[in-house]
Formats: sequence, C-alpha cells, structure tokens
Amino acid sequence: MKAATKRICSVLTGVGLGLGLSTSVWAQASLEDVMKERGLTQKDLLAAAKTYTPTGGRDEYLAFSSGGQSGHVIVYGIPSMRILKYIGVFTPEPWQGYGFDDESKAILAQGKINGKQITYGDTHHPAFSETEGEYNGKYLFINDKANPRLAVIDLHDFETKQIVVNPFMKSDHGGAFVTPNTEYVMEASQYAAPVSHDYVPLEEFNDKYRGALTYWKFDMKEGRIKPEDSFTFELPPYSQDLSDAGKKVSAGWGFTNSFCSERYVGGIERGRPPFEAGCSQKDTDFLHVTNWKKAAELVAAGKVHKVNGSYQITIEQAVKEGLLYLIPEPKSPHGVDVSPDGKHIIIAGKLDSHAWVYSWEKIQNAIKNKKFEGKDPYGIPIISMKDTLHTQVQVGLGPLHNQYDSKKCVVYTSIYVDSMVTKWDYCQGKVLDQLHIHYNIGHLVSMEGDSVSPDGKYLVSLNKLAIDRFNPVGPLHPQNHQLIDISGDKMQLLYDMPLPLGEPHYVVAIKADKLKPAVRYKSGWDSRSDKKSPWKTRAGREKVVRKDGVVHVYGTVIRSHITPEIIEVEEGETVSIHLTNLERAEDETHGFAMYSQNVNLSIEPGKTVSATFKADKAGVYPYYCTEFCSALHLEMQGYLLVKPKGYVAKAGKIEEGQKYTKADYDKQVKTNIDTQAVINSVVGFITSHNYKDFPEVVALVEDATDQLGFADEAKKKAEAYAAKGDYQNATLWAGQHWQYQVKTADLGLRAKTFLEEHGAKKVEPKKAK
Ligand code: CUK
Ligand code: CUA
Repeated sequence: MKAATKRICSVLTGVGLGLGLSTSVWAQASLEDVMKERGLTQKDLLAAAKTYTPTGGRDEYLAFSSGGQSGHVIVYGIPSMRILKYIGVFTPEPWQGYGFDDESKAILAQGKINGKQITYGDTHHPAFSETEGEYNGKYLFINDKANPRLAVIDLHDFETKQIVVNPFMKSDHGGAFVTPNTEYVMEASQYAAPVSHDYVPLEEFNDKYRGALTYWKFDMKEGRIKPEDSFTFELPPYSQDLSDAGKKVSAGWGFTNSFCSERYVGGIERGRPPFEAGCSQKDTDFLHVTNWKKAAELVAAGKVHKVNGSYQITIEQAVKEGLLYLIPEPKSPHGVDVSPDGKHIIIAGKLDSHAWVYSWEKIQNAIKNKKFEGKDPYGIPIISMKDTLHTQVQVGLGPLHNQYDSKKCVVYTSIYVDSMVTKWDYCQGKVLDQLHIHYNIGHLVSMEGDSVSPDGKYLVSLNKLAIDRFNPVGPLHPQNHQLIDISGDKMQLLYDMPLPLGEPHYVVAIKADKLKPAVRYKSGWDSRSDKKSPWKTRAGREKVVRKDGVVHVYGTVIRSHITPEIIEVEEGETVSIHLTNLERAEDETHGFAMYSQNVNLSIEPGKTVSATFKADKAGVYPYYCTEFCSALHLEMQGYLLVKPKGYVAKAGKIEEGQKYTKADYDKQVKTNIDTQAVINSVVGFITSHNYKDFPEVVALVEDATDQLGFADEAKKKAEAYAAKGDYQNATLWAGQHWQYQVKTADLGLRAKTFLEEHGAKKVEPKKAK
C-alpha cells in the first residue's frame, strides 16, 4: 500500500515546492523596511491596499475592454487590474482555438466583406445588454470601425457567437450602444460613402455619399442579432461620430453627433488643403436626434423599403414622419452621453474647452411645437442650440468623453489635451475636482457607468500613450489604463496597468456577481451554434466513417489519451476530425495540435469541435494535447498516417521496445490492488459527506466514475491475456488499468480537498461504491 500511495502522491503533488523559502524571507522584513527599500510613501501603501487582491481573492467588477486593432476583447478585474482573458472576436485567437476549429471559422466567415476574409478588426466600443437600462450580464456587443461590423459575445461562456456586416456603410464608429431593453444595438457610420458598392466620383459627394445609422434588432432569447428585422436611417454625408441611446424619459430616441458637417473633401495631391483644415471651419456641427421607436413601427407596418436587402429609412421619409432632427453642437465634438435619468445629454467638444449640457425636455418641446431655426441642405429640421441647451461648463482643453457617477448630477469628463479628468456638476454647471492623469486620456469608464444606476466607486482612465511610464519595450508602447478611486470628494489615483494589445478605445465594467459563466458544456456541445453537435461522440463509440469523399473521425479526449491514437488515410483525402471532451470537471480542457496542418483546437469540458483539412501530402503527422491536463499529459498523443496512393501494407507488427514477464505483470497487479485501496478510502470519505450539495464535486465524482469504469475494462483485458500466458499484453493492459486508477484517485483527491476546504458535513455512512 505504501509504495503505491507514494507513487500516486508524487504524481499528484509533484509540483508546488520552493515557495516556502521566499515567503519566510519576505515575512522577516517589516512594512517600514519594504517601504524604505522600495521608496514607497504612505499614500502609495494606501493606494496599494485599495487594489491589492490576495491569492484566491475576487474582483468586485469585471471590465471588458476593446482590444483595438487586435480585434479581441480584453477582460480584466477591478480593482485588481488583473487581466483574466482575451476573447477572440473579429480575429483568430489560438489559445481558444478561435478561427481554427470549423465551428468558429464559420463565425469569422460571417464577417467576410465582398467575399474577403478580414483578419483584423479595429474594435472601439463594447456595450452590455440591458434590461430596463440595467446591465443584465447576458451579452456583450462590440464594433469594428474599419470594416463596419458588429459582434455578439455570449457572457455565459465568453465566446463570440455572431458577426454582422453593415450593408450600408464603409466604416462605423457610433456603435455599439444599446437601447434600454436591448431592443436594438446602434451602429453609426463614420466616413461618408456611397450607399451602393459602386464607384462614385468625389465630385458627387454631396449627392451620392451618405452617412447611416443602423438599429440592429437583437433577440435576447436567442442571443442573436436579426438582420432581417433591423433598419437603417439614411443620413447626410456629415462624418457621424459617437452615439448613445435615450434612457427613461428619453427612451425610444437615439443621439448621434458628427464632425465635418462642412462636407469638406480634402485632396492634398490635388492642391486642396487637407481634411483637417476643411473639416474644422464651421463653429458648430450637428447632433442627430432619431426616433427609433416610431421608426420600428413604420418598419413593422411595412412602410419602409429595402435597399441592399435591408430596410432603409430615407432622409425624405424620416423628415416626413418626424423621425430625424438636427441640433447644432460645438465644433468637432466627440462623446455624446445620456445621463442616467435620461434628462440630459452631455457633449464634449474636442476642439473646445467646454462640455455642453442639452436638456431633453427642451428638445422635446421644440419638436412638439415645431420650433425650428431652419433646415439643413437635405431638408432636415434644425432645432436651435439656445432652445435646447441647459448649460455649458469650462472643463479643460480637449474634452472627449463623459462618465456618470452614482451621485446625482456628477459626471467625469476626460480632458485629452490637458491630460486630466474633470469632475463636475452638470445640473448646476460647476467644476468639483480635477485630477492630472498620466498622459492623453481618451475614454474613461466608471462602474456600470452607462446604466440607469451607475455605481461610481472606481474610474479607469484609458490613456493613449504610455511614454516614460513602464520599462521600455521598443518603439511601440503599451497603453496605460489608470485606476482612480472616486468614492470620496477628491479623486485618488491608485494604479497604472499597461495594456499590451491594440489601442483599446473604450471599456465597460459590470458588477462581477451579475455574471454567471458556465464551467462546462452539456456533453457533445457545439458552443458556437449553441446546439448539440452532430459530431458528438460518446466514450466507446469512437469511429471512422468515409462519406462523400471525407474521412470523418469521431473521436474523444479524456485524461490522458486521445481516441483514436492512430488515424490512417490516403494521400489526397479530406480529413475531418471531430473531438468531444468527455470530462466534466472544471477547467479540464484538452488541446489538439497537429504538425504542419494548421490544426489547433481547444476542447473545454463537454465541447465538440471539428478540424477539416486536406491530407494532400503523404507522410507522418504527430498530434498531441496542448494543455498540461494531467501527469501523463505528454503521453496524450497520436499519429495521422497519410499513405501514398495505392500503398500496400507490408506484413509485420509493431515491435515493442520493452519485453514483459510474469514477474512484471504480478508487480503491476500488486500496485493496482494497493491503488484500489487508496481509491476506496477516498471514495469512503466522499460518500460519507454531503458531497451532493456541491455541484463541483458531483462533476468530479462523475468523471471519476467514468475513469473507474474504463479501469474495469482494462483489468478484464489484462486478466484475459494473463490467462493465455501473454504477459506482454497482460502487463501493458494492467499498466493501463493503473493509469485509469491514477486518474480516478486524482479526481477523488481533488473532490476530497474541495469538500474539506468548503466545510462539507459528515452524513450517515453509506455503502462505498
Ligand atoms: S473613440 Cu477612441 S478615444 Cu472610438 Cu470612442 Cu474617443
Ligand atoms: Cu489533455 Cu494534455
């Protein structure tokens, strides 16, 4: 018994040594010593205490950051600022197998434009799904500015489920912003372009180039955008910028601002002054006010025509139906942000030093009384600025974006040129506090800041540049996200986090306990379509089927082998490998990588994924599991053998490198008996406790039961060979029996430790299984 226990223990607890020494040295130094040695002040310590999260600790908020040009979404915790995940969205993400398995390739293929696969994204604005204006923790949306696309991420598994391409735009920026019940996701164009996909000379800019604002219909139940029920406003060729949806009193309406309402077209090479000169001449640009609720009714009533296969509300129709208005706003504005109660709309003018507060009540009155100061060249009524402005406040040079606090009337504005955050009161129009941040702030985010009830607490400043702030890593620097405590009257800077993935424009943060992510899939699950996979395979049902010119391999993975371990095909055949992870235990993911075929899968517990490729060259292609899943992980391997056409197998069998005798067999059997005793004692512990109250443990026990089932089969095979005197096979199968036992014991010990750590109670002794 002792020998076996030792062997298992060394297998199971072989890692994790060497920590003791450094901890004890650390413990000997006093806080003062450390402060002195590292040059820290009391203020630093206080800041550290507010962000430091001890091992095993959790964050109160999760932030979802745009991954900029990487096309990913970055997830990090607040206040610890620890990065938790990169979610592949518009671009492949190898660790998750995103863009490598057939299922996720199909998602990326939805994002093709004019038949071309786009392998980057310029992500800007993530947005959470909402119910009555509150984040509901179900979905996240994000836009791609360069290729006007929108993606849907399911927060149940943090996977991208859908990409839609805008049929009217050639770029976007004013998305993703959601309406209060996620009825629609807003996406506004940025650079005006012809509505058709044809060539249109710039001389026809005013007539043929257009902006657009799409309201994508979202089905919360299905978790998918419905392009067929979505509609788009045709807009003048002003460069539309950011958007926001009305809330509470302003629900049903949307706001989109613009720059370059001069409709200037540059052309340095034609001797024309550049865009930047011509686009900043007028003192004001236009805020677009759209009535989506009424527009949706028109669509439902069949009164809207389709263009490019999608509903388009023309400017003419929008004006006639009272769906579209313009309000002058300070020139070259950037952020437009509706207050939590929906009564105010704050616009920051990036070439100005003011933030402008508009009153929804005043806007509504003007619309009701048809009080307009005129029309734009496209016939859209213009409501005057003075009839709608509540107040304007000097907040600093180059204000960009606004985020609301939990405290009434309090808002934070990012000040790009002055590199600071201004906290101010938008009801009374006065500045409350200012904090210098490191450099060139873009967006900023407060906790649940876009909802109808922001939490305040923390603010993250998304700084564009990180000059001089971190260890140099070459000409391209990371971005700098700075954590700020906003719980008191004065803002306090807490922490700098370098973010080394693209230029993240915007971040949204949600209370962590609103998210309920799964730890496993239902067995045989296609996570991208959220359905049972047609390729799902159960243990013992692995098979190879040749159909319609494709070799389908129905395989499984479980600690520590891939079934099948040998795949044989003929040169030129198309191979489709479908793998199901049979595990249920948390985090028990297997990978699958194959030499030179660009095959790289991630198979989380329960998941089924496929890799299809052409075996166009005869040869030997090793494959293996890429996740360190168990002690015998390196042995989780196999071979794809691609035989030349018409190859005739020679007689003979695989010669094993090692010969076994009866003594070897007996020794292995003895080990197995001892190991079984260990298993029995662990099982005894588990079943004598209320383990069924712990779903994590139930999953482990189910996996252990599976492994033990396999163990029995291996044992029977070993005994059958031994009976025939074939000790070679008998010893090998007895060894496999032991492998299954080790896995059973591993799972059992993990379950036992979990029960001990979570205060499981002893129950009436039950018969051990
Ligand atoms: S944008 Cu980049 S800093 Cu796309 Cu919201 Cu303002
Ligand atoms: Cu499975 Cu390593």
